[in-house]
Amino acid sequence: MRVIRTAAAQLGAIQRADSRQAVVARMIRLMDEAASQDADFIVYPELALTTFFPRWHHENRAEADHWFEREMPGEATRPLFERAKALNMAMSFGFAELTPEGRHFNTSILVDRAGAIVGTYRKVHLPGHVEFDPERTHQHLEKRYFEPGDLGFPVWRFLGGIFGMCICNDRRWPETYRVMGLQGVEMVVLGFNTPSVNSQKGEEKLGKRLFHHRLSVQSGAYQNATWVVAVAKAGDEDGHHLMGGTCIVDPDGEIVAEIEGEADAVVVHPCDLDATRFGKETIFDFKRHRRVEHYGRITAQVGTELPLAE
Ligand code: CDT
Repeated sequence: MRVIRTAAAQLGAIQRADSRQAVVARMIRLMDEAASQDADFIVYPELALTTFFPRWHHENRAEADHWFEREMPGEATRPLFERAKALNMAMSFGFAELTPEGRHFNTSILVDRAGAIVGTYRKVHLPGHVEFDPERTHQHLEKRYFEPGDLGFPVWRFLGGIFGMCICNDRRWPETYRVMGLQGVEMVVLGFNTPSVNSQKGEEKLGKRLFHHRLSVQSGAYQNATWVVAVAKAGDEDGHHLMGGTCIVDPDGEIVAEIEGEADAVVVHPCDLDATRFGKETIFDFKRHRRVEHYGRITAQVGTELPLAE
């Protein structure tokens, strides 16, 4: 058995006016709660330090730079790293990254028990749009403020296992999990900020949004025999609602722990990384069963190519 006591640490809403310091204090409270349940590893959401700012349009995109971190840890986040180290707890969280070269990414990191950043992932599948769209009920300007991640989907040897990350919209794409699955991933951690309403399909119900979320993370886990830990930022941010749905999925694709509601909350589950073995050695033994000679389209084309008309 290789059991990692894993805490999914959901954050409730973060308002536009909330400071990084206030959010970090909330994250530390969740960490303390996870520690009281003997967690080894805590996972926080996408863009954990701020409100989901891509909903706000700035004509001059540089005006959005104040949402980004130029260093990690920085002044506001150092207390989180210090508490994690003091508790001997590993962690993962998302934030907006502004590199020294002036590049903008939607990023998440893996931090070991000693407080060292050992893995960086930059979101590949950026949803939304670049320009203000008056047809939408709300804006989703990730394509305006971020460039697509340039690091692919790496995995890391971490906590005695093989870990990978992705972020929010990435969880809906089977390629995300399979690229990590092909590197033997045993736990995928991800944070998300998912608006409860579809900005282009107003009648879509919250239940349907949650269904698509669970369908995505459960199938990704099952089809790659990996744990998936999916953590929401939820609740009403300045009148814009984000859904909950924080959950831990086992390598059979079953949800084994879940958070009800939309407030700050923690759920801890003992995730045995050896539980990935059965699936990896049987039905999803890639080496024996994959037929890559038929998968060329997966990397050769982006959009759909229809058959010739009759
Ligand atoms: N943050 C994020 O990626 N949210 C998207 C919303 C898609 S609607 C433009 C998601 O896939 O949940």
